[in-house]
Amino acid sequence: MGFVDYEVDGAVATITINRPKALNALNSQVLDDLNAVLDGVDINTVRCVILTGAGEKSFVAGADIGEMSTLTKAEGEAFGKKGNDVFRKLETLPVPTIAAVNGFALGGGCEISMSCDIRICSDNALFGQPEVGLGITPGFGGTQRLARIVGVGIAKQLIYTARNIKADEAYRIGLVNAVYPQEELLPAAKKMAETIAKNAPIAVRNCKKAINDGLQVNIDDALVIEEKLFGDCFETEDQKAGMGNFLAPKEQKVKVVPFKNC
Ligand code: DAK
Repeated sequence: MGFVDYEVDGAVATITINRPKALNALNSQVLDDLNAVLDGVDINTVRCVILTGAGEKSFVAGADIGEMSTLTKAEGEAFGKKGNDVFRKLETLPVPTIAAVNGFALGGGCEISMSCDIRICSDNALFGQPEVGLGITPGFGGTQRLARIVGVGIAKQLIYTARNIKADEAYRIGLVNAVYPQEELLPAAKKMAETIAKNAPIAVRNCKKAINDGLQVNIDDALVIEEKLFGDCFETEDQKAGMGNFLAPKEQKVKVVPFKNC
């Protein structure tokens, strides 16, 4: 649909921001399209989602500067809320998400990648939060998520200086998990997604929730969250199948347990 493509291959879905003429910059239409695509992800069948950008030059070159340039204060706030709501929907999507960053990931582009669980990138990727050079703050969670991922000191330096960093530096500071030649990026993302998709889906979803929710509270409350999500796995068909396979006689064991997501 519109500026966002959605493709499902087995248990892996790929969302592609497709506005290459503007280097996949996020305008209101892109955000609306992405919102609709996220609403349509069927977690009964999809077990992992890849997010990428169309073309070989840019993942997402930020929020649309042309559209933002004429906003009033109230419109700016509304635009920020629209982006934050969509990014939060992506971040809390029950299934894991992998950002395959294939080029520029600036401003809102860096921010949307940070709303995914895992980031990998191509060797031509460029990350940065250039907002203070444009007279604004990083508005789609950049001040919040960057510090949580790479630590407060590095995040403050990157945001205050508005300096862009290349793939190798993004890897060094832990912003991305791995760097690939451009042509190997999507295959690597798919391979990782398929590996995730082979594991018990209820358990994987509960791990995501435990990590995300646990990081927002103190350790005692976090462990209670973990206990509940651990308990939630029991009595599922998947738990019975996973443990049953481990305990089965050697000749009856299977390499890949056919988890049914129930
Ligand atoms: N917005 C709109 N159009 C963009 C764009 C962007 N962010 N980035 C690139 N484009 C467009 C260019 O205008 C150009 O369009 P035409 O002139 O061809 O019509 C086309 O994409 C190709 O771009 P270039 O010709 O510039 O390509 P180059 O290879 O020469 O340069 C570049 C690539 C990525 C270095 C350059 O385009 C660039 O610097 N782009 C801007 C990058 C940037 O500053 N991004 C951060 C945007 S600010 C908030 C909410 C959200 C945000 C902040 C606050 N709140 C509510 C508080 C988010 C802010 C941002 O993301």
